[in-house]
Amino acid sequence: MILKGKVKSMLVFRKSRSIRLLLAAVMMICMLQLYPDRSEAAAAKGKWMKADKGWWYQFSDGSYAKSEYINGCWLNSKGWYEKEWDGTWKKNSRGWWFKAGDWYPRKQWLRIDGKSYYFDSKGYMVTNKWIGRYYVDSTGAWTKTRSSAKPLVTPATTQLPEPTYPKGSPAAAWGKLQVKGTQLCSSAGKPVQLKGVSTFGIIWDEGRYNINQDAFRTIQSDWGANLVRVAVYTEEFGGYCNNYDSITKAELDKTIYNAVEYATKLGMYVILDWHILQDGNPNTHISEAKQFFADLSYKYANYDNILYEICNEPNGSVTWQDIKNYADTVIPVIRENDPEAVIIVGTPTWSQDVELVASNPVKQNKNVMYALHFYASTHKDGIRNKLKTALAAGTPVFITEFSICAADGNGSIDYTSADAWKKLIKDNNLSYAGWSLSNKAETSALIRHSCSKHSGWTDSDLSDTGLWLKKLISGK
Ligand code: IDC
Repeated sequence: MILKGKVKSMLVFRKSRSIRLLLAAVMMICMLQLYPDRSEAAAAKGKWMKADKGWWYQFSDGSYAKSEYINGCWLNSKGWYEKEWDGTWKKNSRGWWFKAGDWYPRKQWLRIDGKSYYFDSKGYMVTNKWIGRYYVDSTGAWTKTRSSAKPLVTPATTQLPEPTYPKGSPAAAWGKLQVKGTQLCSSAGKPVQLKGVSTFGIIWDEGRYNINQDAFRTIQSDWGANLVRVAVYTEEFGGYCNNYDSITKAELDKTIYNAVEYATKLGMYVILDWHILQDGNPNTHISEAKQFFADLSYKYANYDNILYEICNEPNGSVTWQDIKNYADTVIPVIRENDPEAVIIVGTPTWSQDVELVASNPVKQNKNVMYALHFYASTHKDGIRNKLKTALAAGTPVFITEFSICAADGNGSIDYTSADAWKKLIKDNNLSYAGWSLSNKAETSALIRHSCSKHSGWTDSDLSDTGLWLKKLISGK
């Protein structure tokens, strides 16, 4: 009988008597099928198979069980039967290892207390790493598997360990955010509101110097902001797909990394914004976008405070279907590294047509939100109605960029329209970022053109738009 043969082979394999007895008991349980078993129905339709390397389980359709229990027995990621190990975790200055009798695992996976761990050639438990197709998290436990040994896009970055956020800061209190219904929520499922500012183009002089630790601290402590959006232009001057112009890729990347660290140090959330604009159709630079998001999502996979905005403002003849195709390609690249982070997808007509999403959302729609942008002097009831329609249809919306002037970022402020938007934001607990943390001579700039400070702004340093936004964020 198959199971009998299995017990026999395992007995030969074991050395110590006590382990032998324990194993026999485990196998008895397997045979009696006492364990909860999610594949029970399927298991009934398959059979245990024996090969030189060990036991495996074949379903009636010819496929085999992997990374799951059958009859209470764990089949590992390659489909081989693997026993649960008894032993003791040990720690020394180099890290954790696992002692089982006088043996310890090296260069192999081991199943311990219901989880799979990988041990390196010296026997130390590996953390935060891909081992082939399998990822082990900061506790060393295997948490995710990608579809192929090669990632969809190979990240050209190294992964950073989990940061610590200041006690009581937003990121410490809320953790990794999630989307429930139309609402952005904390990891515990409590509705939250992100509110803050967008940087200006990160290499443009009127904004680049406002990316510093003190500037973010000012926005946090004086305004009450908990969010910074980092605008990485693609085709405009200094853009990621424009040979970076006056700087190198390393310098551009460094600006992004610095912005993330400044925000992280304060426990603020960060939106990494792939700021398409004159390129119109996000598919124009889809391969650069895939690499960009592979790099960043890999680097920050252990950060709870990062959100990804994958295409700022699609415009021109681009349709929602075009954007959806793009999103359905880019989202899996991010998910491979960071399965849970909130991802924000732009919408047609400079991120206005959020009402188009509900009937045709992206494929992997979990923790995905859709961008709506408004410039209050230009965008009024027509766009507000689009927002209402989208929310009513269950589409989660994030206002990742807005101002209260005209759509060109300049012109006069329309306070009446701004107040109508403010009411909508409040009524629906919407999250938002105001454009932009610069002192350029244009109405949307939050800092007065005459002000040359790069942090510590007082009210007299703020433009009219800046004052309005500060009031909105601070609630004062
Ligand atoms: C604008 C800047 C402006 C710059 C221009 C480049 O404010 O100084 O010259 O980009 O094209 C958006 C875009 C955002 C625009 C902003 C104002 O997302 O990049 O910034 N705007 O035009 N959508 C609507 C308005």
